[in-house]
This record gives sequence, structure tokens and C-alpha cells, in this order.
Amino acid sequence: MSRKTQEQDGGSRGSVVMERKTKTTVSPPKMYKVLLHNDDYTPMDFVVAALEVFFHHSHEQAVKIMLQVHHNGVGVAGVFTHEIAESKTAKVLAAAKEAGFPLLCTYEPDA
Ligand code: TYC
Repeated sequence: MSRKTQEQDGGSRGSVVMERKTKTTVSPPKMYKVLLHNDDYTPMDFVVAALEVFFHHSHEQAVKIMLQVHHNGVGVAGVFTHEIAESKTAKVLAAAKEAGFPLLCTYEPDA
């Protein structure tokens, strides 16, 4: 609510005018899971190192995630905004390609 000048309120001599508030709430960003996929050739140590370097997992957590992927085919490296998920996926794929391993990393909407 605010007081208006005569110009602003159409010349109604300073009457009080109600204004709608602009929406100020912000929705949380959509999140994406970065997935590691199992294969028969990428060394376990390489996957563990990727989880430590690119996703900042502890060595113990990295081993757990790697073994989850090894035994179940796929596992979640982390959950991020689209931009970060895309960037981390690209870094993992580039490192695997550089090292000559077929490690597959993808991302998809979370839930
Ligand atoms: N299965 C691989 C091996 O036995 C290890 C591995 C784990 C590969 C996770 C990829 O995302 C992966 N050397």
C-alpha cells in the first residue's frame, strides 16, 4: 500500500491505492543425479580416484560407491544443478578418454 501523487492515481487527489506485490519467492533449482556405469575394463582404482577428485568423496565413500556400481551396474556419484552435473560428467568422461578407459558417466533428473 502506498500513497500516490495525483498524476500516478489519475488525479484522484492523493487517495490511498492498493498495489499487488510482485511475487518474490524463488523456487529451488531442478536437481540432477550424476551416474557412473559399470564396465569390465576401467580399473577400480581409476573410478575411486575420479570419485575423490571430481566429487570430493572421502576414500572410504569413494570405494563404497565404486563397489555399488561394480556390483549393481550403476551408482550415484552426486546430485547437482544442471550446470554442475553437466560439467562434472564432462570432466569424468574426458579423464576416462584421456586414460583410455571406457568408463561411462551420465546425468538425469533427480526423482
Ligand atoms: N567393473 C570394473 C572392474 O572390475 C570396475 C568398475 C567399477 C568400472 C565402477 C566402472 O563405474 C565403474 N575393473
